[in-house]
Amino acid sequence: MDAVLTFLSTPLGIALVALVIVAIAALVVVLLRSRSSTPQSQAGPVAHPELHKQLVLESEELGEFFARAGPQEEEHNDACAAESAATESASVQLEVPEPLPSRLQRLRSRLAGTGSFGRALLEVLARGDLKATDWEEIEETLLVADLGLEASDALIESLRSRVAVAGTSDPAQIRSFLAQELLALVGADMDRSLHLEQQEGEEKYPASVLVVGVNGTGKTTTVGKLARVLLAEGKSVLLGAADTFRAAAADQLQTWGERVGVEVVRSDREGADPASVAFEAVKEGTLRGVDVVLVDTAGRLQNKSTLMEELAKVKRVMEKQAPVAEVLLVLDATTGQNGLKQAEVFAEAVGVTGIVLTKLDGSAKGGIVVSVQQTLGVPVKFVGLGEGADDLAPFDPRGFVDSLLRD
Ligand SMILES: Nc1nc2c(ncn2[C@@H]2O[C@H](COP(=O)(O)OP(=O)(O)OP(=O)(O)O)[C@@H](O)[C@H]2O)c(=O)[nH]1
Ligand SMILES: [Mg+2]
Repeated sequence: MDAVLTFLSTPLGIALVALVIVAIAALVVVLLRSRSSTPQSQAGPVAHPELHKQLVLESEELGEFFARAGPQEEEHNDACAAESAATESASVQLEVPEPLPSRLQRLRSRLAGTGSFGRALLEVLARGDLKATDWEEIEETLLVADLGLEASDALIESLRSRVAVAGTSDPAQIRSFLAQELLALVGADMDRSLHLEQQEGEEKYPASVLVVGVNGTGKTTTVGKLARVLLAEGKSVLLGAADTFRAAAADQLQTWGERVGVEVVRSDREGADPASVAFEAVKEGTLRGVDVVLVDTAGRLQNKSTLMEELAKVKRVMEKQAPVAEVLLVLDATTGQNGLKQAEVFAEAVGVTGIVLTKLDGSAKGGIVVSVQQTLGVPVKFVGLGEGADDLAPFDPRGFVDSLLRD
């Protein structure tokens, strides 16, 4: 022992002790660092370094949430299970989207806001025994409501001949003819469902939906609302923020996603290639096994042709994995005939499969439903009826015509 102490008091012994202390300290630092980095990598492995994904919830948690919120939710006969589910849901503070049937009822009255043209028509029809000037007035009302010249002429012609054949001047009967003719124009039998069958290939791909439209029409809002519609139907969803033109666009989308626990694939970089973000969104959706990937896009670029080229590229690149299930064109109902011109350009560039008509709550131009369908030959699938998160509903032609002609 004495010999050891004597050795340690020599310069060589002191140097050896110092070396041992430094080695122990280094070991402790390395251990601490490796502990603190492990949870990060577990929480959000970034599969593609150029993309930054906001992981709001882990997939398993999302699966549980969908199972609870979905339509096939089983009766909660186990009180404890129900209580713990509620606690869990409250802890992540997710909103539960409104089911579709109650939405339609709630929003129907807003459609009546579009009914001013219906009411104007009824006023003329109530005169009975209609004269040439009355028919001119009817035509003008239809044109002002953006029904379009062709559709207005067709409607007047068949209404006039039905009135003549029936030899009636009864306003109630003429009104019922008008309702039938309007319904025929709107298209009661068009297939308005979203075709969201998953694609089977080497892997099972999610159904992808590309959302396009000019700036300010309500694309991002519609993507957010549509995610809620799909959740209410028990589907799992991933969002792709392919509007890289504005930095705030991805944040806006992310806010929509966070409210309901839906994740967003986005790029950290403003001006990143939107096609690569869309590609990664589909890829990530496939890895996660989600049902639907909704891709938001920019509405404004340097010029129109650049935008169209970019959107066509986004679609092409997405389709390297699987065909795009739906291309939804978002149109602002208040823009009237201008919207139709836009619609044609988009349809040519990306092959639109369905229309979402937004801001129908603030528009007296409900006739756009008919003219846009006739112009593009594709159905209006959804209508936006307000700024609320669940103010988007599947388009229902009968409800629409009823609302137009409500007193
Ligand atoms: N009243 C009403 N407002 C709506 C509706 N849909 C969208 N909006 C509003 O329209 C505005 C524009 O919506 P956005 O979703 O940001 O439009 P956007 O097409 O993504 O716009 P850009 O990204 O700039 O191209 C927002 O204030 C929305 O709240 C609707 O159905 N009714
Ligand atoms: Mg947007």
